[in-house]
Amino acid sequence: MSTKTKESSLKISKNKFKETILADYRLISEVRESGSQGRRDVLSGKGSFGIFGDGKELAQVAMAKVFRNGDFRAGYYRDQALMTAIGQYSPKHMFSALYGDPELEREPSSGSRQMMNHFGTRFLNDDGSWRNLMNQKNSTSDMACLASQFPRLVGLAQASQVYRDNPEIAKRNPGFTNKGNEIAFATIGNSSCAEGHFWEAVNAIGVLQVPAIISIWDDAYGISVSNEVQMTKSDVSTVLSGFQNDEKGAGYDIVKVKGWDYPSLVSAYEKAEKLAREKHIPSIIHVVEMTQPTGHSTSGSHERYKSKERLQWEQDFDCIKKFQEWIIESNIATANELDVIDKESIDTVKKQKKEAWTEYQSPIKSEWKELLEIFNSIDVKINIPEIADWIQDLNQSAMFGIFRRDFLSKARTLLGMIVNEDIPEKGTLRDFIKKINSENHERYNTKLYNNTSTSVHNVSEVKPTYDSNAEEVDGRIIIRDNFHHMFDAIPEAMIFGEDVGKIGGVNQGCEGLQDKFGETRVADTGIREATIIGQGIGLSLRGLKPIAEMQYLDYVIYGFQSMVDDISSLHYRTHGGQITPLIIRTRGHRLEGIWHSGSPMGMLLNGTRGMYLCVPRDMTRAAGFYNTLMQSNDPAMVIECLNGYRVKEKLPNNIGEFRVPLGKVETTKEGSDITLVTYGSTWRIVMDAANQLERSGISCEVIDTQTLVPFDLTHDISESVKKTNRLLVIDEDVPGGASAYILQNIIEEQDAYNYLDSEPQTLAAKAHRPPYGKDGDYFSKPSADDVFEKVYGMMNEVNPSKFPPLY
Ligand SMILES: Cc1ncc(C[n+]2csc(CCOP(=O)(O)OP(=O)(O)O)c2C)c(N)n1
Repeated sequence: MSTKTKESSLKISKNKFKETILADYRLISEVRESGSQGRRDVLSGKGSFGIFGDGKELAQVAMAKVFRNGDFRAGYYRDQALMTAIGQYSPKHMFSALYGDPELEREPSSGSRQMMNHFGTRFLNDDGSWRNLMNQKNSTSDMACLASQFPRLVGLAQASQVYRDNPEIAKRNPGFTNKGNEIAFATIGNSSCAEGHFWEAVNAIGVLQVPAIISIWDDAYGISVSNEVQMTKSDVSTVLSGFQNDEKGAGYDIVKVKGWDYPSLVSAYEKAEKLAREKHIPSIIHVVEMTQPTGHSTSGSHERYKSKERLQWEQDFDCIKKFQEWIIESNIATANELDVIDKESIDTVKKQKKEAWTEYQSPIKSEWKELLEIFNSIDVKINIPEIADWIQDLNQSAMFGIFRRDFLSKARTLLGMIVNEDIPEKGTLRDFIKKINSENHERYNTKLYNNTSTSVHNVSEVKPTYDSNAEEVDGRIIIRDNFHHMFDAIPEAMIFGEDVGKIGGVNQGCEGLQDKFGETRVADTGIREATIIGQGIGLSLRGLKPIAEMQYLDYVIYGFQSMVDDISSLHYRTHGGQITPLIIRTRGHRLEGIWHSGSPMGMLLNGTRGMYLCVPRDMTRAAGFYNTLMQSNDPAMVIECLNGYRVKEKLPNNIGEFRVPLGKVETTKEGSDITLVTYGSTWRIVMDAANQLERSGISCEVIDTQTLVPFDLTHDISESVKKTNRLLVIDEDVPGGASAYILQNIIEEQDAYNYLDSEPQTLAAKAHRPPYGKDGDYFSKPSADDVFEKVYGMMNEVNPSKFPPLY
């Protein structure tokens, strides 16, 4: 290829052309050098783990040329050159992350909550409001779980389509779009393409025809396992060829290009950009012949699994070497000029590395100095021989590199040793410990939830109100009418899932919605739970208000990975930099059969701390939660009662407006002998049992928790226990599932232990799945009879003469 062609493909003058090429060369050289200096830092113990982008740089620099403000990346840990080339990263950032510097100003992607080279840019201001994402190049926050960036890619790309097809919504959201021209760029390693998430997302994007550009960095291996084991025919684009656009229909433009061929890489990305930005046609760019010059990560050497021939080939086809050859052959620069750049890169990286280290260490060293003085002051008063050793050790560490835990742990040990001493220095030591703990609480333990003004806790409650002669309707009518009002009021509201569009949902909660609000906002999807959730994540990151519907709770597990790893950890892992205001709507608990009666609340609770979990007992409460959540930025799941759609409820006269607060329990029956705590479908059963128990002289107070996360923020349950002195938690999860969580909360967090006269108990379903049929249900899940007998048994223990044994 001649230089002329290359110049024209870059569409710039000769001087500018040279300048651009050498700037690209310098960037790559610096990225490579930071990788090798970073590797040495891990070997010497300054960092714990290193994973770098070496061997993948050239394609990334080509890609960066078409990455514009307002675009989004969903990628993985190899993208250092891309992130640097789009101006969001530097060698200094890399070192700050490698050392684990927790200060956001130096490690803005996560404040070192993430491992190094897990990238992300900031979407939110400190007050929780959105930044103008059109003025910056955006990267969603990476995850270590391979291919987990793919579900959200679907929504990131789809948002451009939503905005382009709905100019009035685009106009309302200038900080999120310019007429839907934005592209979602994804990157993935060749081996990760063996994951289901990859194929599901590729299919969904192909069906939706939305502007994604997927780059596959193919270095023939996934750690030690080669393409022969990873992929049919050892070649992902061969397998992907059925997705190629052709006369049979719309799919992708698929391009295979070599990772060391700069001009072809630049052309490939220019073409893909044009297709995506102008026509919303997605592309897959399979970048082959990439290398991994120093192996997968700092955890092991690639000489163990690559042949001598492969290692030699990797040296010969290293993208930097080939880039140099091309630059020299094309008379763009001489070998000497490139040498100079390489030498300068070493110096630049060294300088930034030093700055990163000094800035990371100096506040920690000052804290150590402060403690040293306290140690010395205690040492002169009390003879504790260990102090001298500690001081010596810690001084030595401080010369090299010191962690806060090193000295804080000693400080805490010392406090234990001098707790009985009457010296003022004890107070100074205590204050020091408290100060360090509180500062580090901010660094390491905050922002699991959003505490800014956009939090759901700032949405005020509006109670449902009723006409005196309010009609009794099927529960599903309340949900349906509420959605109609919501979609009228909130143009960004969207709902999608299996059978949601044309037929309005399997339980008719979305009846008529698509006819009224169109196929973009109310949509059927393929059967692909992981990417339905991913769609919601991506759309919500781009200013829309999606409700992602999982047809049944039992199938949420297909999308659970994204809920656990992405949604729930996002606000925490970005230190408040990103959030997904996504609502996951589903229905569950009791019906019939092994896969239509699931109530795996413990599983959800344990996996998804970081999002809210609403468990309404009826459709009025469910609608109220949707209305509340729509006003906030917080991600949540709402689980409607599968057996509640045909149960009659009074129709409120303020549909669309009433809001149920999260974290507030409702006492649905007052009583004095025992507190029964429950939620969801089990609530009706507990109420039935409570009424029956009343006839036997037992007065039950019934509390519906309404939400599991947050849980009873005002501790109303312990107030009830104060009165009744007895507690039974009832649900239909497995024993020790959500009931254990609830009990822990009431006993530990709310101190209800102090008010109990009887052992607190739980009544859950059997540990196995509920079998099919009415009897399967009766013999597996708690019935009103079971609740009656359990409560009666507890009262029998209290007063056997008044409540003789039943059996
Ligand atoms: C879901 C998941 N499985 C396994 C791993 C462990 N792991 C980390 S990197 C890696 C290999 C990835 O290879 P590839 O996709 O080709 O990307 P590369 O690192 O070669 O760029 C593996 C197996 C992981 N991080 N996530």
